Amino acid sequence: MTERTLIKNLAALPDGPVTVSGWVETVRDQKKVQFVVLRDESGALQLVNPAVREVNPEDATSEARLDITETISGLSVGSFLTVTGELKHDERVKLGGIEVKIGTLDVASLAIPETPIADDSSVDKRMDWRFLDLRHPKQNLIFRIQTTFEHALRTYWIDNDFIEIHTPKLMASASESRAELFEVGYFDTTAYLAQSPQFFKQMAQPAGFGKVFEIGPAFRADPSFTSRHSTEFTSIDSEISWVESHEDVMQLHEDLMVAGVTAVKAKHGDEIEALFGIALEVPATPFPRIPLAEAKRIVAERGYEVPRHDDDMDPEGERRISAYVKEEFGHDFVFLTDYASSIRPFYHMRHEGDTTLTNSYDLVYNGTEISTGAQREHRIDVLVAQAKEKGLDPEELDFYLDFFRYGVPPHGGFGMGLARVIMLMLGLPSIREVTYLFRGPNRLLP
Ligand code: AMO
Repeated sequence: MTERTLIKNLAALPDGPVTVSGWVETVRDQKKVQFVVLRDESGALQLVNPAVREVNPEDATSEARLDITETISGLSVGSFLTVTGELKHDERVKLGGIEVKIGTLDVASLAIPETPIADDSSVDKRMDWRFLDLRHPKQNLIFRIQTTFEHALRTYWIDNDFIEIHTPKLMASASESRAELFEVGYFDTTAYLAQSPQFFKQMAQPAGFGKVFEIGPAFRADPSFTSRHSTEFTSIDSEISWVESHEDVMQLHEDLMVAGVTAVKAKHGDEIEALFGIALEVPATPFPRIPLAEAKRIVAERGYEVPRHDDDMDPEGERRISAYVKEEFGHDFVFLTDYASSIRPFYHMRHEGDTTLTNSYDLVYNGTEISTGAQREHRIDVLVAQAKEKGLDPEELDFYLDFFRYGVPPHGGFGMGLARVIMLMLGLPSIREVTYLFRGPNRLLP
């Protein structure tokens, strides 16, 4: 393993010998001196080489220097290399006030000189060359932010005695809606890719696990080409026992969001401001809560009628209610609560006195839904009745219904799309920008 110093750590070192590795960002090949900007996952550095164009018999080092000079003249942008040399602090160097004078240069891999993408390439073109696109410092930051966000959630869960589960992604039946199911051949039968860990995270409740979480893939055969849908996404799920209503789930959810944003701001706040121009704010709790019907009234009063073909909020309505919440409460998050049972799955618990409404919510962040949560119906007779009412065949759901026949605590939880959270945190236009490798109706490669 090459002993290398990350470029970001060089500034704190005294002048002297160092080894750095990375890829070539630019080469300036002048007659007497050559400059190479080298980038690694942590930053960029100027390398300098006093060029030697022919062997000087009186200078024993000139042959090695000529070798380095010729190697640099042949270097293409994108090539990966390791350099050992002398670190020197020099205020005149624009790039961080340091440079490394090359002592030895070892090319690990030369790049084809023509770079297939540029900064202004379309998103689709960039996705074709995602590994090159990801070399950009903004992209690198996105995935460090994602790492920090997930770590903060995990820390919260672990500190609060949650158990981590990994539910199977091969299923015998649907967990949400048939329309969005991917079928896969499974020996002499058909399996489906899980749209959500819904049924199996609920199983942890009668299993006596108390509080669980999962971060894992979910699949939706959703032929939409919006900026917030993909056919495969990372779903963040949590499910807890002994809730009295969806209010308990919302409290867990907002605590998790605060933990996540706090950690991201502490670790990356300055870089986010520099690269994305966003001053990240840690949200105050409690987040505003607005019943869906009231939210629709509010946006209507402000000049936008949500289309009536279903009882849901549409994307424009989400933007409008977020704008209202920002103005009124200075908040980036809002829970829309008490969705109509007509547009919620059979497993959502309904209101005690009004079965047209559910104990459920959507969490909207900077204008877009990032999550759905609810108290679940745990009374078997009610659950079966609700499944039938939604046109589901209780026999097909029997394995799930069994979870409720042998004792189960009242419970609730939520599912949240990781990419949506990061996209909205950074004000980016599409989840393609924050998904390592996007999957959509037209994209299975790379
Ligand atoms: P829902 O279907 O609303 O609820 O999904 C929850 C969250 O997952 C994300 N999401 C998606 N992200 C990218 N592309 C998609 N095609 C996509 N579909 C969903 C969104 C969404 O808010 N079982 C319930 C959750 C629960 O009640 O616990 C469920 O899956 O951010």
